[in-house]
Amino acid sequence: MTTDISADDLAILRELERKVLWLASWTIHHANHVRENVDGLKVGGHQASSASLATIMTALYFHSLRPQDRVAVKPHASPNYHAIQYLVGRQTRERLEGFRGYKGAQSYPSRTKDVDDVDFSTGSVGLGVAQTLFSSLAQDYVRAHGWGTEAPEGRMVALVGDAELDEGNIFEAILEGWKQGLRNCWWIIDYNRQSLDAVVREGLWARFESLFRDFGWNVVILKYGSLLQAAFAEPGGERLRGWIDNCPNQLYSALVFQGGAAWRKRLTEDLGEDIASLIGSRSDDELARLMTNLAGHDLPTLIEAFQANDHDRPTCFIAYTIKGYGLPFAGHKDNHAGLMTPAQMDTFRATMNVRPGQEWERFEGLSIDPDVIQAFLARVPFAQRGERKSVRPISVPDALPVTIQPVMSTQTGFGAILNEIARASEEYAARIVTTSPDVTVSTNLGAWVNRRGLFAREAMADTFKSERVPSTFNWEFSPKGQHIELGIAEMNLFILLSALGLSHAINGERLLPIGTLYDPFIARGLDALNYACYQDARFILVATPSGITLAPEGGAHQSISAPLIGMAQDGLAAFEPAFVDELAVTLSFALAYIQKDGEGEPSERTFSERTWLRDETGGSVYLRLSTRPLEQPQRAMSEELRQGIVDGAYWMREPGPNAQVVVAYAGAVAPEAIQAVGLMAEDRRDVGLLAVTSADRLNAGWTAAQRARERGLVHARSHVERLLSELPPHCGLVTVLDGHPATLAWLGAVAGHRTRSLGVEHFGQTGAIPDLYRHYGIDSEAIVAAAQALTPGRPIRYLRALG
Ligand SMILES: Cc1ncc(C[n+]2csc(CCOP(=O)(O)OP(=O)(O)O)c2C)c(N)n1
Ligand SMILES: [Mg+2]
Repeated sequence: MTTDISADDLAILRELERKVLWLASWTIHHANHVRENVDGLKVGGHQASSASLATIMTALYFHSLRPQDRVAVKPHASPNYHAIQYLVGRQTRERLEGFRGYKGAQSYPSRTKDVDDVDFSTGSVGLGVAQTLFSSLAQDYVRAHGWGTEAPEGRMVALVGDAELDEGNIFEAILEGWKQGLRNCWWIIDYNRQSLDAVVREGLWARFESLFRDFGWNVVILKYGSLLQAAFAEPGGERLRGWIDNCPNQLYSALVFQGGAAWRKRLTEDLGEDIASLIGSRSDDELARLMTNLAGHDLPTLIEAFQANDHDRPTCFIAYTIKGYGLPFAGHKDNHAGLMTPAQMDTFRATMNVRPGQEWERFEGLSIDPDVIQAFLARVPFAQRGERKSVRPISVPDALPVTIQPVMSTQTGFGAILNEIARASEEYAARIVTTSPDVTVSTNLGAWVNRRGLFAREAMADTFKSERVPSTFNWEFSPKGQHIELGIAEMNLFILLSALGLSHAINGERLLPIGTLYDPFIARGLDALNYACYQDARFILVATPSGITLAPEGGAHQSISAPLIGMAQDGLAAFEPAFVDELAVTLSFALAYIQKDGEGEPSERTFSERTWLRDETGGSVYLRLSTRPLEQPQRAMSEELRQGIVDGAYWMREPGPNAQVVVAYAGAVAPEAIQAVGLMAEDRRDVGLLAVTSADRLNAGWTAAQRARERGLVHARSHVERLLSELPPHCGLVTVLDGHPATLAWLGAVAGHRTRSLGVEHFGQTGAIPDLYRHYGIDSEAIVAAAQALTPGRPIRYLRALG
């Protein structure tokens, strides 16, 4: 064995491995059997799942990881992670005792909710794994641009459950990684051959092996531990190896569960005399130890393998493990949620030499002097990394210049604004990185890409250009390029945005990521979007085109629920501007908002709408844009208008004191709303027109103000409450957008106005915009009809004329 580890250190690591197994198991036990269980809910078991990774995590965290490495831990190994951090003094006993409880250590490692410096949140299986791949790409991007090169390159490591590889997003990521020249990425597969429900299919490792190799990964299979390797050299050893290699997963698991006597019986039956001396020289316990000595539970083998892998090629380690290793239900197929009984725990405690009442003591039951262990822990490389620090924000202009054409769509406006930014020499322009899943051109990023180029570590010329074939787009790759072109998989877009959007935390260098896609396909990557937001990644999502307004494209491309996603998704402020000047304001706001310091909880115990809207703590931003060309308002951008746009709404036409109707619209239906107001002006008094730029922020401010009042801040008022405060009680509200009507339906509850909400509830179809707006009832006629039905008064002439 060729490792750099001394025998003394190995002995310490063995003690720490036991300690991790003990503390993780005890933490779960404590949450179920010791802490008062107030609601009768079983607190997830996962003792088996965690135990499966205890050795690998010991080898990594206490030896092989370097301070610059970052790790996504398999969700159910969270107790191991917290135990390891506790041992190095970065997790408190109080939080371990509160595991899975209010403010306790989190069930699944969480960047934002845990205090022990989790690198990547995990929980929804498969996403954390892919996050490491995209984080490696993000690291390459940052360094290729000359930032952060004074720090050493880190490895992005994922600890992967074998059943996690069922998730398709992993394969999408592998393909993308191959295209992008992935480096510095390790995936360590916890090959325990068990999922949640059962034992996995035979020979899965061989599929994994060829798949990873096909995509250019180095594959290291870690199957036998050092005890087994030594036994193979004994008489009959090769037969034993052959037997293990051919043993079905289910049988192996069952024998692991049954223990030494069962091993002896089965091996004797199958191998007879050949193996007599090998078996005969071992007690039942020793035989069980030998047969469970898979490489994933053998520190020397793991340490050697990690040390030997000293290159930057992406590497997949397939590490054989046993689910529940070291625990009474090891190998049992039902053990996923298994919990040791109090009696089993007592036995386990005794074998760990832990005295009752001393369960949390760090060095309890260890056979090495605590001072020696403490000294070892103090020099563990990964624990040398400093505290998280915040990264300075990059200043962004208050106004983004753009030439607004008389008739223009927000999507065209977006392209024009980015084109202008591409010309700018300020730092923020250099820190923008765009990305798109094969819809760069059709979401109008073309001009930006022409100026700033595509990113690749190796330069690649545009052959059309060198061959002088005319083309609108310059498709040249270089290490300085600022656009990362992705394949179509939307999951990859969101996970890349998540990785780029955590660059300040991972690489200490801030990026301003902007991703574009078609609005309906947000749904395709929704869990990855949620994951990105959950771990507080910062990015701008530009979704275009959207709604039934992309009329001839038809129902499969028309988004309906997206505005509700925008409202309901935490950590994502959603905007739907109708006009390009609104978009410019929103984008400038967004570039600053994504850089606000996310540390600390946003407080609602103040009067400030800025705080309620989390303007101080920031988040990501979603812009829902359209390809519909609209006549643009000719107006100056006042400070008041700007603030209204950012806060979610402003009066396009202020209602008079006796207003009978207010039309509130969002997005591309602005012309219909404007026209409807004109059409009813003679028959309804003082009609108002409310432009809603962000139903999400408008709603968030309102609910926060209500909570503030309920807590005693009686004067708290939100933006929308102020906007609607002067409306007479009898005034009717008609809301309209190209999206689900519930997005704006709540407006009626703000000050108790009767409300009719128009929008799209059923799948779209092909057609021209007027056909579709009429069909779904979001045209001006529908708005006027709704107003007439809602408010008393004479019949509205225009509708009468239509007959
Ligand atoms: C997206 C998603 N689907 C389902 C689950 C529920 N779930 C949690 S763990 C698990 C199986 C895990 O098996 P494996 O990855 O092999 O881990 P092991 O427990 O064997 O270590 C499932 C289905 C989840 N967390 N995320
Ligand atoms: Mg498994």
